[in-house]
Amino acid sequence: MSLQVWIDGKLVNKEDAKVSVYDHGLLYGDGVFEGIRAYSGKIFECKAHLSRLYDSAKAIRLSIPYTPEELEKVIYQTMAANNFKDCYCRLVVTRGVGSLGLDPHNSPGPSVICICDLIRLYPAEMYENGMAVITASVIRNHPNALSPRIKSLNYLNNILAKMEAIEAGVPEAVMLNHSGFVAECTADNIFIVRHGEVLTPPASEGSLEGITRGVIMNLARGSMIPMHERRLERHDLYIADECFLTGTGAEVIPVTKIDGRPIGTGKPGPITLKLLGAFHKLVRLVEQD
Ligand code: PXG
Repeated sequence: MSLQVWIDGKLVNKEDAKVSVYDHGLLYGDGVFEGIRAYSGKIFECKAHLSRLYDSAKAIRLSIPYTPEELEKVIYQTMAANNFKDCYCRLVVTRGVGSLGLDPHNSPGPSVICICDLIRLYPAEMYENGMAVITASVIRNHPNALSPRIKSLNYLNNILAKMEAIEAGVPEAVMLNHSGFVAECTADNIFIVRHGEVLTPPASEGSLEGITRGVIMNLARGSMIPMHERRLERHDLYIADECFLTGTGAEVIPVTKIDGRPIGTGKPGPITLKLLGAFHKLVRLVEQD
């Protein structure tokens, strides 16, 4: 049976899961989304993801025609229709079908889509030995243009940075903000360890308030590891003892090389491995619920 996708209240075959060429999500990137994981049949950090989705929608003046409780049911319904227990769930809310002009007012209303599918992780070898990244020439959006805290359908600068990484032979790129400080990667938040402290840039430096980031910050504090949000320069990356990335897709992945420079010993560090272990334990606990 074909994969089932939920669109505006109906489950349809993947091949029939189509949006109009007049949809403002397609025409203008006018919409918001969430990437969520389910472990052993339970949506991970469901409330936090839905809360971010509604905040993103509010920030772009888009009203989601369902309650968060209804959308939670939609995700479970789409998972069940596909017999998924461990999967990746993508919620997309577009401004909906409109005319060929920017004004969204004559749209009959937003479109809501839920896709549940499997997601490709980085190769297992990179979780053990660490990943190499570069810093990209493309910067994160200026917060006064479009706040990077909005998970909008416009990922163009992140895509350009990702292409830069792939062309440099690495899977991910660190993006700086308009002032040259570290923001985040193209779909992951970044952490470093320096002198026993875990540091990550605050969202005000141009990053998404990642849900995995929040989970890792809590795990660090719970393990009595000093953890601070701090503005970081590219220099701080180069002299870090350890570095790792967090995200729904990547989960927690060590970084051992940045712009060709080895980080710390060039191997995943002890605090990174401790937090990675704590994250896996948490996810397994979710599995046992
Ligand atoms: N920064 C950006 C720009 C992101 O898009 C994160 C950080 C990590 O946030 P979470 O809440 O996931 O910890 C993201 C997440 C995909 C994909 O399809 C993208 C994300 C997550 C999952 C899959 O490429 N973005």
